[in-house]
Order: sequence, then C-alpha cells, then structure tokens
Amino acid sequence: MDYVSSDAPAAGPRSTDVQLPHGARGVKVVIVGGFGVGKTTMVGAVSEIPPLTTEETMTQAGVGIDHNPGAEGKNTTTVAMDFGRISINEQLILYLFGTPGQERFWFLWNGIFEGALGAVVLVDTRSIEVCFEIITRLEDRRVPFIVAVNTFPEAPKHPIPALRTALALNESVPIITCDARDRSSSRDALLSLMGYLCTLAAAQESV
Ligand SMILES: Nc1nc2c(ncn2[C@@H]2O[C@H](COP(=O)(O)OP(=O)(O)OP(=O)(O)O)[C@@H](O)[C@H]2O)c(=O)[nH]1
Ligand SMILES: [Mg+2]
Repeated sequence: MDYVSSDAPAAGPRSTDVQLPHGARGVKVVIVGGFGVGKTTMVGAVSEIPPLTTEETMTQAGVGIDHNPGAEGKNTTTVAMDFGRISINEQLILYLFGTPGQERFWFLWNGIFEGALGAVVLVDTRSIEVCFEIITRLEDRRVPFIVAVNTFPEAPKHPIPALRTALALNESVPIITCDARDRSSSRDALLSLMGYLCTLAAAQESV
C-alpha cells in the first residue's frame, strides 16, 4: 500500500503567519516518543544553538528491556532530556525539550512537560504500540499534540487514515511525516504544531 503521507506537505501555516495565543513570545514544546524514534536527532537538527543532550552509552544491561526494532544500531540513549531553541519569527521562539525514550526514565516527564504548550509525538511505525501509552499520558495531562511519523526507510508505510484509526485520533489532530534528520522537515513539523495550537486557541476564544 502506498505511503500516502510521503507526498503530503506538512500541514500548518507559514512561519511568518504564526502568531502566538495571547501574544506570548517564548513557548515550551516537547518532542516525545518511544525509544530510538529520533527525538534527539530532531532537536539537534532544528536547534539554532548547540543542543543540550544527556546521551549515555547503552550497555548490555538494556538488552531485552529497551526495545525498538529500528534502533538496533543505536549505541547511546537520552537519560534525562534534550534541549534546543529555534526562532520561528520575531515574535515566536520555541524552546524544545526532548524526552528520554526508555520507559524507565519516563518519570522525568513530570518536569519536562511542566508549562509546555504542546508536543510533537514522534513515531517510528516499527514500534507504533508505544504511542498508545504516550498519547494517553498527553491526553491525561491535557497537552495538545500532533503526530509526526519519522520516515525511516525500513519502516512499514501506512496511509495516514489507517494510522489515525490505529491510534484512535480525532480528525482534528494533525498527522504528518517528517525526516527528523532534516532541519527543514523538522521545522515544518514544529510549524504544524504551532498552527494546530493557534487553531485550538481560536476555537476556544470563539466559545
Ligand atoms: N534513516 C533514518 N535514521 C534516523 C532518522 N532519525 C533518526 N535516525 C537515526 O536513528 C537513531 C535514533 O536517533 P535518536 O535521535 O537518538 O533517537 P531518540 O528518540 O532520541 O532515542 P532515545 O532518546 O534513546 O529514546 C540515530 O542513529 C539517528 O541517526 C530518520 O529520519 N531516518
Ligand atoms: Mg534521545
């Protein structure tokens, strides 16, 4: 089946169109996802400052515990968080926080999500099952999010509607594809999130 999304541009407005709700300037955004889906890669790709990373070498102790079939060649992992920054335009600076992917470090999410306006859920379709727990946690915390499928070449290619159904996501939640290694593609993912946040803010104001 064709990967419908591979041709689909990232949804959302151009950077110059993005205006923050309530005139805010700096926004905290979290990049979250399972183990090895490319969170650190994405933060590093878009950050205009040298990213802060907390990578540690993986050891034999993690074998059989840390699981992502796509991350077999990986030899470091985030043990606390990633941090980066990107200026979208003169009014809008995003402070990017990447979460640790290994579940034994998920307790750190409490601090990482504090004050976050939104999140990008990064997905590797080889380990999609981890998204259920992540999305449930975001919904519990009432953190708005978009889903960005990181297009690893070896990963199964599913049409966006099938992914939406599999993840039980409302039609309004953007699902896009990206290449976390690519600055422009990762920036588009962030713009898609900002566009979504603006839509939510406008909908709330009209109530
Ligand atoms: N082919 C391909 N490889 C990628 C892509 N994004 C990341 N990678 C590679 O996949 C591996 C995982 O990247 P990380 O950025 O460490 O993943 P992570 O989600 O931060 O991992 P944890 O913090 O350990 O959960 C790295 O070796 C990247 O170079 C992508 O879009 N395509
Ligand atoms: Mg990482």
